[in-house]
Amino acid sequence: MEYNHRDIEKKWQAYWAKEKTFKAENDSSKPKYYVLDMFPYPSGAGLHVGHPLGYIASDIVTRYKRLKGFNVLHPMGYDSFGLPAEQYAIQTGQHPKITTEQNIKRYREQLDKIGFSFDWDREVQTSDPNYYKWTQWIFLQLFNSWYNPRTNKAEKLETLIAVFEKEGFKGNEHDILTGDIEKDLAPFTAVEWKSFDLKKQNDVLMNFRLAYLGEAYVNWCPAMGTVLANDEVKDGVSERGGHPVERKLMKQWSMRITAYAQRLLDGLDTIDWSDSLKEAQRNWIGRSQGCSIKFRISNFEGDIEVFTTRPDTLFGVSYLTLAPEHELVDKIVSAEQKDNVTAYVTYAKNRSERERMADVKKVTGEFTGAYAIHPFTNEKIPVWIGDYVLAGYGTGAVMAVPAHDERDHAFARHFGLQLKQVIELPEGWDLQKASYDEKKGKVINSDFMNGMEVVDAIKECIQRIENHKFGKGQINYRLRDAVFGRQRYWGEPIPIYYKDGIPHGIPENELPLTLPEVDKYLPTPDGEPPLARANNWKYKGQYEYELTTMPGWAGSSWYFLRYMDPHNTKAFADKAAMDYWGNVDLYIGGSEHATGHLLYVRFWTKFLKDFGLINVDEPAQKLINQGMIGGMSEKFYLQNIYQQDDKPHLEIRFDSEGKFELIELPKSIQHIYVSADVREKGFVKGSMDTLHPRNLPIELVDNSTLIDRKKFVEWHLQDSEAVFVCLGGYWYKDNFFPFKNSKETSQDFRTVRENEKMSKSKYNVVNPDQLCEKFGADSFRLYEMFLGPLTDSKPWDTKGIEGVSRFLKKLWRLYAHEGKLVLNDEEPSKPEYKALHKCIKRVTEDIDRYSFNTVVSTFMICVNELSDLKCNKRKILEPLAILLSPYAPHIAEELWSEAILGHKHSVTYATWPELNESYLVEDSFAFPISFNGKTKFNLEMSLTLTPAEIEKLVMEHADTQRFLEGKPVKKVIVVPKKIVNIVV
Ligand code: ANZ
Repeated sequence: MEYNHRDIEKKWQAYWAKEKTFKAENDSSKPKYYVLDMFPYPSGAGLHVGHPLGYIASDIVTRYKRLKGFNVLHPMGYDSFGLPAEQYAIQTGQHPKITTEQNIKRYREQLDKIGFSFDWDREVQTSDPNYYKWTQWIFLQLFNSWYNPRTNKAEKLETLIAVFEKEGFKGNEHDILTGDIEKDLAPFTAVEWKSFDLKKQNDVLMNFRLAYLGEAYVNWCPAMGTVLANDEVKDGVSERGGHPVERKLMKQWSMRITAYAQRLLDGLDTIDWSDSLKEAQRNWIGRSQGCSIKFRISNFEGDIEVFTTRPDTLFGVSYLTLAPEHELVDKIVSAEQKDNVTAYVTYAKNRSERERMADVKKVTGEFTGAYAIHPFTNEKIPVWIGDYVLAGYGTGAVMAVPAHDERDHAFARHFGLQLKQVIELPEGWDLQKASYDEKKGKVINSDFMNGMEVVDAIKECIQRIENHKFGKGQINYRLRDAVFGRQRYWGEPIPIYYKDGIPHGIPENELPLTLPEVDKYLPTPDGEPPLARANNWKYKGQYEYELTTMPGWAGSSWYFLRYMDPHNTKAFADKAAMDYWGNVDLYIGGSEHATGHLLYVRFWTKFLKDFGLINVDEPAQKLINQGMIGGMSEKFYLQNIYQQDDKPHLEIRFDSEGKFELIELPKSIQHIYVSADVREKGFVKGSMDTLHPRNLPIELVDNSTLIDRKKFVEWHLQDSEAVFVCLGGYWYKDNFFPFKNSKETSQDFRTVRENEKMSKSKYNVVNPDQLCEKFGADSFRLYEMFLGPLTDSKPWDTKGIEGVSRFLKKLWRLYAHEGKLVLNDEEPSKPEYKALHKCIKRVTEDIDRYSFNTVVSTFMICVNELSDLKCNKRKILEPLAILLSPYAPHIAEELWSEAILGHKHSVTYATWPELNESYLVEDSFAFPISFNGKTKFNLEMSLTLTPAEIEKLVMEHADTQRFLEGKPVKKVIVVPKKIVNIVV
């Protein structure tokens, strides 16, 4: 009956698996609770201690809720399509499926060792055809739908066709438009619609579909023959290979998430997510209210339409700026300016949108030679192009007001353009130095707006503009439609084939469209995606399939629903099951998904809701972002070898007087490793610029000292020869050569620690398996929580885990000691009850507010108190085992089991202990006893005493007499439950 974590943990993990202890039922009289973790991408590196942080927290909540009587759904699965497996396949030729399977196996082993209470019968893998069949099915629903602004939801295309058959399409004023894409569509009548052939009708419908094939700017890498994601491009070249990347307008499958912009914003008010996360989504969606204004072009048939949030500054416009890609550029450019403009457009085209937005300091642009006419003053206004104006936002054109807009100001100053002030400036403001951008003040120099406050002027101006039909009030969103097709192999095939140039969805009953086999996982020599390599891969043997695959975010946009009914072959999940589970009650995952996954999953949820396929409008009611765990790196220094007479030398300085020693090293030396304390003392010549910090594997270091030089050399460069410079001398092979003039004697090679991101490349990864093996999963779980608040980022330091492990041993001794049970059935004393109920209260409150770290200290305090009280009583220790079970489930099971507390069933479904406040009522208080306001000692007295009785007890106390030193007492003030003050 010793506490042996290895046996206990193995035993209970096997028990849970065999008994299916954590199986959730799809209908139950119990209330439901759904706890979800963001499922991992199974990478080759396996889990490090940062990964389980969120999983442990969610597992604690899961186990706690079960004990509170909930039917809890707590599933796990794998986001198993993705780039690393594909990259590995490209390098080795191994099918990504095999790599993925291996990695999943390893993840599963690691997860199992930590004792999570997942219902593994519900596991999903996004790369499993049984799963992606339904990802494809959802894609087809999106493909066959449009967003109807009149009903404010998605509908089947049939209702759009009905609109066309009745009303035709009235062009860019029609109230069925939702985004930018349909705007360019030419108007047609109902009669014309009916006369269109199939192809033409389909082209029109494509402008409205929620999953559509449209033109989008992409990062095209001609050398690699592929489109790259934004984060695969660094400084205009591909991250891998460094090939030039250009922005290219290409046909791409995209998702019309922009149709849901307003609902995605509104929904944020209904969910309990952190403010910072909501703010990130709001900024990403970027709603801005303003108006469009049309400027006639001088000597040209047509208008330039700008979007502005500041129509109040309309009289301050001194030029217009078009995005270099703007379609009018070619048409309006003057003959003299043509060459300059063309050169500029080429330059701008190859800068990514991100670069253009980030690079605010560099001002570039070109005059088009054309002029526009101010709608109210009829003044001639020069038209420029500049890459600070983005083609994809608003109308791709701005009216520039350099006096009141920072970027226009920079542009105007650079090119010597006019500044026109139209808002009153604060005292002492110098417009030459900076624009005044604030949206407040009185409008001046502006005809009908003179004297108005900015906000009122905005309203008034929009009114006038609309009356004159110069433009209209408008809301813009910065959110862009999401590119959905990728030129990659390892993803879901997009279930589309082409017949007579028209894309068709694969019939639903023929899904899944599985990934074909290919000879290589690379694009074809003529730049087609890898799927083009598949032999005879055609629908019905004759129609070309779509060759791009879905992006990483497709499968994760609905997985929370599949967990509710993962084996369904007739639907993505059974409606009744989804109605029962509703949405996720608690979702835990990293904040890096703020504007990716977490927007897409909200978008798909709203879409499915529009068709009544599900009943919830938001995927997760509560969401917590766990902080990142940093790794403690260990660093040493690498010294450039100093050559003298063609021989490697080491020059050592010993003190400020400049004494030095020049040591000739063996010729075979390839590296000089310098100990951190040597660098600190500035011993090595040129230490600042020739000493390079390098990480070394943390396993080779103990207490900031290198433990094995040989292993270090093997790791750093096999077979290379090196010297290790320490304070007292240097090591070469197994010999130590002391410095002759050094006062120091240390032979240790020291390292410095630094907190960095935990990553394989920094050699600072701590693996949970070894810790679980050495200290046990229970210690590991407690310790991860003990590190600090869940949402904080914090460094990992393995040292502290020993303290937690000692705590568990101490806990065990309350139940069994020296191999014998010490539990007894005596009635507990008041202090024992108090210790327990204090613990119940704090643990319950803290788990309810997701404060997991404080719970661990509460347990420690409780166990200390009970140990001091020598409490071995069942009535205290039985509830304690339950309280502890969400955190340390293995030891709790063992204590709960037949051998100790005597239960036949798992502690999982025990009942959470109820708090009895009466045990917490304080019946005494330690009064501070003070003399003339200075506290001298404390005196514990019953709270039932009257002030007179208290005074009597205090005055009789020996310490009081001692402090009085015989002086007469003037007055005694008793403040009940606070203080006693004696005035002398
Ligand atoms: C005139 C003006 C005067 C503006 C002023 C601002 C201040 P948000 O809030 O981000 O929507 N703008 C419009 N379209 C743009 C584009 N495609 N690329 C870059 N800038 C663009 O900002 C809207 C403002 O950003 C618009 O209002 C426009 O400049 C600029 F004192 O118009 B403003």
